[in-house]
Amino acid sequence: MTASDVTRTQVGIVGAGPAGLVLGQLLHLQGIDSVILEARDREYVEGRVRAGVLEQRTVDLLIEMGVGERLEREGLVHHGVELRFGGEGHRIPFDELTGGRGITIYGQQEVVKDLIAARLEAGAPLLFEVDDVRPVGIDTDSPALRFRHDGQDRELRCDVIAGCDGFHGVCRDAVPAGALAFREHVYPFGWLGILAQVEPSSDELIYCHHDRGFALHSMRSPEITRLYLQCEPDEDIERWPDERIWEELHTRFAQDGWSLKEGPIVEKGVTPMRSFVTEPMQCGRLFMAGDAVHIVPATGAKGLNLAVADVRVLAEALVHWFSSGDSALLEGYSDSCLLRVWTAQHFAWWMTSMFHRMPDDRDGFHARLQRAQLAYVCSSRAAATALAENYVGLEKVGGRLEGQIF
Ligand code: FAS
Ligand code: PHB
Repeated sequence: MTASDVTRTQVGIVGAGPAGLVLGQLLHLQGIDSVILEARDREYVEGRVRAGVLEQRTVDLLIEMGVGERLEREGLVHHGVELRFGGEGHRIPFDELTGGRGITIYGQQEVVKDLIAARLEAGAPLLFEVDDVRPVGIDTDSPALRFRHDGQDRELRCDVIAGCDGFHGVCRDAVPAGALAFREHVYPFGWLGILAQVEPSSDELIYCHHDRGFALHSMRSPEITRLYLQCEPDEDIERWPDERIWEELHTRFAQDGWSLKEGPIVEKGVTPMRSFVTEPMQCGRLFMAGDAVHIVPATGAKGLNLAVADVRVLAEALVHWFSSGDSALLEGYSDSCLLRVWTAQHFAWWMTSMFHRMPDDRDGFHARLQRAQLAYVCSSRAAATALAENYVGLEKVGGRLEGQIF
């Protein structure tokens, strides 16, 4: 029986991003059947440039799930980050401030490639290029996913549906009006991001505050640098020829004795900045995770990590339900996730507010506040520790350790 013949499964998963693929792998390891439906083709999903920072807990889980071999070989482990303002850099030593913890730089598309390879190798169903996915019967005990594949109308009956289809997916909209509440803050700026074929200009990430706007120096490998510039939310990328991008990056990162290396730009794009949370993250037999229910501004590097943390909780609740019939953990899924989601939202909002030029800051009041806060964070061990422990990923949220079986 091939993936396209399956008509019944335990968990129907919509979306082959980090959330859907990690959930599929966790369930597979516990002997629970699932089918993943993905709208795009494999090449597109594996080529999509997004996040690059993995928290310690995310790395540990990927290794535990048996998809960490390449991550351990190629991931870049960092034990600190530089905060640059007023033309000076200040290092925040994660390891010293968090008992040895750090982050790993490993592209989201590499994580996705590793998970897809593991799923196909295990022969677990993953359908690419599905169209017109519609969750039905989510308020009954026999929901289903209707969709088109290979020109055929199909129906996949399941016990539960996992909505892992990102911000622009269909699952959130399948919930009856009024059943969900949306909390949102849209920032008056965006990020212009590039991938450049040149060795990184620093061993660690640099978050840079500048009067002309925020800038971020990150990387993907010893040969590939990832850089971001604060820009208008609706910035037209056509107005940014490569020379202009480099010129602006040099200006914002300027520091005596330090220079930014240039190289061919192989990818560039503009990403809007918003904070968005859906409450609750479930309705009936539909359970949503990741960008389908929350978006964080990328300044906190939390998006991918939040998606993985959600499905870790969801997998635990599903395993418990399928093995015992007890739905308590499933009913508590949203509540146990939302505390962590809001904690990450606060951190990402705080980092975003501290580093970005506010368009309406005509007399420089906000810029002065930001500089004072940055100086405090870099001179107070307590404040630096707060940043470090949030950045590497909180082990406990609200005093509770998450995810017992994974
Ligand atoms: P994804 O959006 O990753 O996955 C959802 C999947 O569902 C996609 O494969 C999509 O094709 C599929 N899908 C959608 N609709 C469907 C339908 N109707 N039927 C079937 N499949 C459907 N985070 C950072 O920390 N750092 C960054 O630099 C960063 N950059 C980002 C840049 C962009 C442009 C975006 C959008 C996000 C970025 N993020 C970044 C956040 C990002 O990492 C997300 O948090 C992460 O991808 C969330 O993973 P998922 O929830 O799995 O959603
Ligand atoms: C990235 O490497 O893409 C990256 C790093 C840190 C962020 C956001 C993006 O805060």
